[in-house]
Amino acid sequence: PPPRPKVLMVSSMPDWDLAPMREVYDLVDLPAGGPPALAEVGDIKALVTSGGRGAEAALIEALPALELIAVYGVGYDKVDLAAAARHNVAVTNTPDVLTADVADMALTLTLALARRIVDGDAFVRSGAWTEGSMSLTGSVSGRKIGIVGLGRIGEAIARRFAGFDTEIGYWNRSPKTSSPWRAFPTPVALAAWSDILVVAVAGGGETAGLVDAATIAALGRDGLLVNISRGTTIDEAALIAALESRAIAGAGLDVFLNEPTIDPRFLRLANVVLSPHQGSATMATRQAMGALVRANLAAHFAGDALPTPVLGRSYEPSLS
Ligand code: 8YV
Repeated sequence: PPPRPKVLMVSSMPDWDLAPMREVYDLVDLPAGGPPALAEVGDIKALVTSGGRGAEAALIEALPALELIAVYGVGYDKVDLAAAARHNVAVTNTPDVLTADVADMALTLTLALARRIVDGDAFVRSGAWTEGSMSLTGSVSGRKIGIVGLGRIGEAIARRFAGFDTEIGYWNRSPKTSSPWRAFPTPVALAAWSDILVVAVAGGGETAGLVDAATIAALGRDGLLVNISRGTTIDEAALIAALESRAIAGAGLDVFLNEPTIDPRFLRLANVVLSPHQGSATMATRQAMGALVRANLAAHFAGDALPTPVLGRSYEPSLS
């Protein structure tokens, strides 16, 4: 039989994916020495990576036989697309299957933050309730919700908030003429209008620090900020300063700049709800994401069209 194609597991996947993959591929773990140690492995045809890890140019360049980067996640901001294109490497991701759960996480963080669910749990467990009631909290229904980035996930977040009788506004890089929600020209204008600002824009260089100090300040003392996108989309230093000085009321965060070793100042803040990048981390969604990664690998090695391409391969000789 022909040798099984070698697939480099840059990030791991659950056993329910690894077991069927081992039947068709020779799965190789990323050597401890990183990209330089890959020369000894040889002829790796595909790699699987997470949204958070991606694939940098040095990794892509260390794999001369590479044909496919399959991202186990929707965000490909950490994949060097220019390097992939240069080396004629296709890139796939897992859109759509995680949209609902990530949108649910945005609502969950918003409600937990406004209604102080984590504080309430601690209040009950500590016995403090027997001494008196917990203080009053903010609310979500009827508030103005601003969504930064009205892509698939942002749109799903808007639809969910519509069920809470909220007013919904958004900022998107390109106007969404078909959208029923109110468009704002800049993130800062959106923040000035919003009671709660939810960040759902894709990560990467173009959106780094998009929610900047001025945008955070514009939210105001009663404002809440929720992020389910990437740590990079918010100026994290400005966010921590605003939370410490109570320039905004609080933040609900599923993503951070340095995951999992997040800035320790977050841990000392009472006005945050912290989540360990769990947006897509439900059993059902991770199964669907894994199935999509496997479908992309299978299509590639069968020479079929990729189910969810981000970047295709050109089989023509390059003109440049
Ligand atoms: C995952 C993500 O946590 O889809 C994304 O972009 O960040 C998440 O779904 C990750 O890619 C899975 O390891």
